[in-house]
Amino acid sequence: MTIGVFVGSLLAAMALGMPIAYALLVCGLALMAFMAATGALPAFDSQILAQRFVDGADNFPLLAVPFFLLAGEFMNAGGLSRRIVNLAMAWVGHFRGGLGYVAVLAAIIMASLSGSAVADTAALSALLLPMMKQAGYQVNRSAGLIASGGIIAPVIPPSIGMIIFGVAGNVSITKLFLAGIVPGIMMGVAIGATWWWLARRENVQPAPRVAMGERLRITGQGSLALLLPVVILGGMKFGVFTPTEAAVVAAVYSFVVGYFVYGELKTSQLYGLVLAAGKTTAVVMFLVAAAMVSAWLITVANIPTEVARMLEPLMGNRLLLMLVMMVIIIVVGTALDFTPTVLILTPVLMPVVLKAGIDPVYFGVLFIMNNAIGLITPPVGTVLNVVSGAHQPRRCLQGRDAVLPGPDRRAVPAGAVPRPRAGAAQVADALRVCVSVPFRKTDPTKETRTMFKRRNLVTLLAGALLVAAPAFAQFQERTIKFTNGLNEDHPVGLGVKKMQEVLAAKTGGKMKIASFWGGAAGGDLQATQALRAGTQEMVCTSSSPLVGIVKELGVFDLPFLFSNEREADAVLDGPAGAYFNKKLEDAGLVNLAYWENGFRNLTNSRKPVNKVEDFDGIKVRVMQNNIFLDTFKTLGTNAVPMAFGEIFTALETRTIDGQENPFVTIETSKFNEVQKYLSVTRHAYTPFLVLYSKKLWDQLSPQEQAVLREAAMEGQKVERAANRTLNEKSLASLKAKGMQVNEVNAAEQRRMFDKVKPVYDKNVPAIGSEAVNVVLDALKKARGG
Ligand code: TK8
Repeated sequence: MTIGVFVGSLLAAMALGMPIAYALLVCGLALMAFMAATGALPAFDSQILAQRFVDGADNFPLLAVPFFLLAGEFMNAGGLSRRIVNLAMAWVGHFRGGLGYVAVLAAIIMASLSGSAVADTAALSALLLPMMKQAGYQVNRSAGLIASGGIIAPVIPPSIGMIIFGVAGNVSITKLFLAGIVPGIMMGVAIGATWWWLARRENVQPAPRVAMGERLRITGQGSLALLLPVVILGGMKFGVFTPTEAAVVAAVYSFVVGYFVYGELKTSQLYGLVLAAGKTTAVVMFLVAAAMVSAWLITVANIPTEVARMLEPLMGNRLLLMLVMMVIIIVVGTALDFTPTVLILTPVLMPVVLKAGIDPVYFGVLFIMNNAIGLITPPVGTVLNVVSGAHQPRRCLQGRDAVLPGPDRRAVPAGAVPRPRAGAAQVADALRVCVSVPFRKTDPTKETRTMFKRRNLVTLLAGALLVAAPAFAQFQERTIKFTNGLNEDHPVGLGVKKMQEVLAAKTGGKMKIASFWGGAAGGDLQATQALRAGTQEMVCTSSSPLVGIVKELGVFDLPFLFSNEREADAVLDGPAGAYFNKKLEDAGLVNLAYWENGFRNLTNSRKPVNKVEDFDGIKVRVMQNNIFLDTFKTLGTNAVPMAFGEIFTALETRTIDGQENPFVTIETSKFNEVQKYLSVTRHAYTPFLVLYSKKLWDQLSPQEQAVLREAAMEGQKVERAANRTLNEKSLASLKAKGMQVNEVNAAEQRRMFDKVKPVYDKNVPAIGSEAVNVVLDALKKARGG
C-alpha cells in the first residue's frame, strides 16, 4: 500500500505536468500524510520536510557539481573540445567511415574531461555533425552515433551522475570513478565496432591521411587537454585531492589553458559561462534536495524492505537479481531523466544490493551505464534532443566560436531538466513500468500457502490474546521508530534488542520497536529534530551534536572530564544526570536512560600521535559543537565539524585526515579500512542519550511510559556491559586488522590536558556555570571528595 502511495503520487504529480523536483516533494508530502493517517508515522510535520530539504543539499561531495559544470563550459569555450576533435581527426579520420571513429574517440576523451553527457554531446554534435553531413554520411545515422558516444560521459570519470549516486547511496565516489574507466572504454569500443559494421555500406570518401609530422603537431596542441584526465584521476587515486577538489582543479585547469595558453576564452565570455554553470547547478541541487525528502520517507516507510521482500526469490541468485534490477533501471531510465532515476531508485534498490551481498561500486557503475541508455531513448532522451537541436551547419568550424553557439550551451546536463510529461501514452508507459515491477514476482501458490499459514497463526494469536487481553489492556498497539547513526553490530544493537524483549514480554507484544541503523533514516541531529517535532519516537544519540539544542550538554565535551567509566556512571545515573534530563525535557525530549558511547580516541592517516606536538596540522573531523571544535583547535589540529554519517567518505577521499571515536565505534563503522594510526588518547567520554519525543510521550499511558523506562534501563545494563567487554576486544581486532596503535603515556596525557585547560575557562559561560558545577560536584563525590 505504501508503495502504491509512493508510485501513485509521483506519477500523478508528473501527469499533471509538474516538474520532477516538485513531483518528488509532492510524493514526500503524500507519503508523510499517508503514514501519519495510518499511524505509521506519529504526526505530519512540514517543518521536518523543510529540514530534510535543506539537509539534502548540504553535502560536501555535491560541491563538485558546479565546478565540473564550469569546467565543461570553459573547455568548450576555450577551444579544448575542438582540439580534441582535431586530434581524433588526425589519427583515425582517414579510415573508411573515419569521421565516425573520430566521433567515438573524441567522445571517450571528452568523457574523461567532463562530467556531463549533455555538455559533451552538445560540443561534439556542433563540431562533427555538420562535417559528417558535408562528407556525405547519412545524417540520422551520424546523429545517432554522436548521441551514443555522448552517453559514455557519465560512465568515464569525472561523472556528475556518479557523484549523485555516491551521495544518494553512500558509496565511495573515488572508487566509482576509478571503476568506470574500463567499462566506459568498452562502451566506446562497442560503439566503434557497430559503426564499422554499418560504415561498410556507406560510400563515403574518407578524409586524407594526415602526415605523421602533422599528426604529432596536432597531438602536441591537444596534449594540454589530454593531460587533464591524467591529473584528475592520478590526483584522486593517490589521495592528493578529493573528487570535489578534482572538480575545482578541472575548472581552474581548463580556464588557464583556454584563457592563457590557447587564448580563446575571452574575459567578456566569463560572466555568461559562470552564469550558465550556476543555473544548471541550481536545477541539479534543487532536484537533489527534493529527492532527499522523498528518499527519507521511502526509508522510514520501509519501502526498501518491501521491495527486498518482493525480490526475495532472487536473493540467492545475484546474477538474476542484477539483471532484474538493471531492467528496472533501463525501463525507468527511459521514462524519467537521468538524475531523477538515480535519485528515486538508489534509496529503493541500495538496501537490496547490500542485503544480497553485491558490491555497491559494481552495482553503481552498472546503474550509471544502464541509466545512460535512457539518455538516448524516447520518451525523454535528453541527449537525443541535444543532438537534434545542437547542430547548426552554417557555423561548422567557423573558427573558435564554432562550438556550442547560443542557447545550446545552456543545455541542461543529463537528467537535470524537470520537464512536464502530460502525454497520456507516456504516463501509461511509466505506470506500467512502476506498477508491474513490484507485483511481477508473486508466486500465487506460495501466496495462498503463506496466507493459509498466516490464518492459522492469526487464530492462534487471537486465542492467546483473548486469554491475555485483560492483562495488557492498558497498552496500545504501537510501533516505535528508533534510529541510530551506528551500525547494528554496535552494542547499541544489543541494548535495543533487550528493549524489544522487555517490551514484548511486558506488553504482550503490543509495543514494538522498528529500528533503523547506520544513519539510514537520518543522523543524530536530524532524528532529534524529528523527535522534537513529534514525527519520530526514539533515537539513541551522542550528547554532543545536541549542544545546539540544550547548551548545558556541552559539559560532556569538556576534554578529560571523566577518567573512567565508574565516574561517568556515578555522575550520569545520579542527580547530575537528572539535572540534564530536566533540561532535555524542556527542549521537548524525554531521556529514558544514559547509555554509553565511551572514551574517545584519535585515528588518522598521517602519523602516530604520541605527544601534544603531533596533533599539529592534522585535519580532524569533530562532532558538531564549539567545545569540541575549540579543543581540537587548541591542540593544534585543523578541526572540521561534520555529521557522523559523512565521516567514512570524507576519510576515504582524504577530505579529512582523521576523526575520533571510541574503539567499538571505530570498528563497527569500519573506519579502520580508511585509517592507519590509532592513538589511545581517551580525551573525552561521550554518553549516549536514549531519547523519546516529548510530544509523543505525553500521549502514552502511565503504564506505557513506565514499561518504556524500564526497558531502556534494562537495555542500559546490556549495552554498557557489552560496550565495556567489547572495548578491549575491539582494540585488539583493530590491531589485527592492520591499524598501527600507540598508547599515550600518562605524562603526555597530562601535557595534553594542560594545553586544553583554557578550553574550560573559555566555554564555561556558554555552557552555563550551573551545569558545570552540577557535574563537577557530582564528580567530586564520585571521587570520594
Ligand atoms: C553515532 C554518533 C557517534 C559519535 C560521533 O550516531 O558523532 O562521532 O561519537 O558515535 O553518535
